[in-house]
Amino acid sequence: MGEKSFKKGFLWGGATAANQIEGAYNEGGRGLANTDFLKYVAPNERRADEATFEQTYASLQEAKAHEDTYIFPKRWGNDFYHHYKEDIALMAEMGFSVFRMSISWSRIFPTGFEEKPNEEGLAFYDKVFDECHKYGIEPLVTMLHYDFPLAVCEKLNGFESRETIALFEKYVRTIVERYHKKVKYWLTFNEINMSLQSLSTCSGAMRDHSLKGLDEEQLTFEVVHNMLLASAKAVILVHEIAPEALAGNMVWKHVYYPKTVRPEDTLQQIFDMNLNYYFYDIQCKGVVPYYLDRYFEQKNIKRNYSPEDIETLKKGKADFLSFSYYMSNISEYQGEPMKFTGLLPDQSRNNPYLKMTDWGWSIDPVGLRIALNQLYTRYGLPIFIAEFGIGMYESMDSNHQIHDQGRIEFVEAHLKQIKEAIKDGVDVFGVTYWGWIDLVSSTTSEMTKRYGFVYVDADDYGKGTYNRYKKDSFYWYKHVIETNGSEI
Ligand code: BGP
Repeated sequence: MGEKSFKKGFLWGGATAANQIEGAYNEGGRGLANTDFLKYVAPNERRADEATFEQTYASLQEAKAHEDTYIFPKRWGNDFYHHYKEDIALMAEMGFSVFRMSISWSRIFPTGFEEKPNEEGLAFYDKVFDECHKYGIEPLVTMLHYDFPLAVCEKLNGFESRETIALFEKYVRTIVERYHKKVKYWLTFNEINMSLQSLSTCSGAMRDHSLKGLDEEQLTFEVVHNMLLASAKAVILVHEIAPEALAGNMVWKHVYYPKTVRPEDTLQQIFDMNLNYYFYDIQCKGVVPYYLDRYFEQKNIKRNYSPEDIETLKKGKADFLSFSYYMSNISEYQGEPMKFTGLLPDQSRNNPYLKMTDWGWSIDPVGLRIALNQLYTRYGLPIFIAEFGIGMYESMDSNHQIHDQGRIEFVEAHLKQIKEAIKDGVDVFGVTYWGWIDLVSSTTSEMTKRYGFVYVDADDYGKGTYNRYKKDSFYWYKHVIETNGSEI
């Protein structure tokens, strides 16, 4: 038996999300989305944790009141709506066999409440999928990547309400029926566990929880449970309507290291990991695990699953699992009752063995191998790496060249660890590098937090030609794909 490596037919590609690339927020019959009101936050105005994508109803009202003066970069994205042909040709030139993208719910149902879908919105994605297939690129489609029809947020507070589950089901049925001949791979929600970090952006629940007299954490878990249920229902719909397609989940993968060899720190690590596994266990095994029960009791958090819901979860198991991976974190025991370590960069900063990106996210390629091994040991399901990537400040020289050696090194180091994991025996069938083309950041709404192999000439204020330029990494990644990763 030869040495294991990227298998034949390994899916190589890049990832995006509708709200970060499409733009054209008021074209093609699209309705307003919550993400249209995420304003650009200049570096000097940012909170320490950079998670500026927290958006409450109050800040939405404020954004609405200042519509003329605030900058909302997600309204323009990188203008994929008008550049999709050119962008798909660039993907084809790099040799992509898969393109991860999402559908904007408010392009299909402008407010979420319409009886009939918006044909112009549906036709747009038909054109995108056809263009992909022209080059043999398989679309991998996320049903919901943070952008809700605004009315669903304002009227129902997103997934706080079970009515939203029904609206989401209608949307899912519509897109799966329409595209079942064109889409083989579906993901339900992007990073379903990020609701724990930002309820409003990830679950559409923007209204103040105290209005309902609810503790914020209780509301968070109610929302999480509704989303898990909606995800299971979406998987069931894919299985019914498109039995030849595969439906996967998508979770922000956490890798935690105990801060010291003190036993309590490992206890904390297990506790933190369990919060991550909770989402996979429900979505991959179809069972609600026991290990958060004690935490829920201590916090007086009630589970809202009926026996029918439990049946739905059982039936709506994912066919494969996927995740995003950006950094690792550190677990430090804080005493009883136990508290969860946060989800974003704070904890990752303190690892003396790791370097950091310009945004303070730890760079930990080995953590990716750990993640793959953890998930495959636990679930034995084929794995698709839906996101990893690095944001950098960069500019073009006078010859329109961008020498992004740092990105090449970052990607190479991560691909090496994926290869190691494959040698460890993990079944990885594809990877999509996040932000293969520069796009608007989800947390800070910056265009200048650049991820791409392709540079887009636009700044944080929507100014620029929006012309595309290939960076050095473009040619490097093309070669990786040509050689199926054999030289990594
Ligand atoms: C993930 C999201 C993406 C993407 C990425 C990078 O959590 O799924 O939408 O944006 O993070 O984050 P950022 O854009 O904040 O750099």
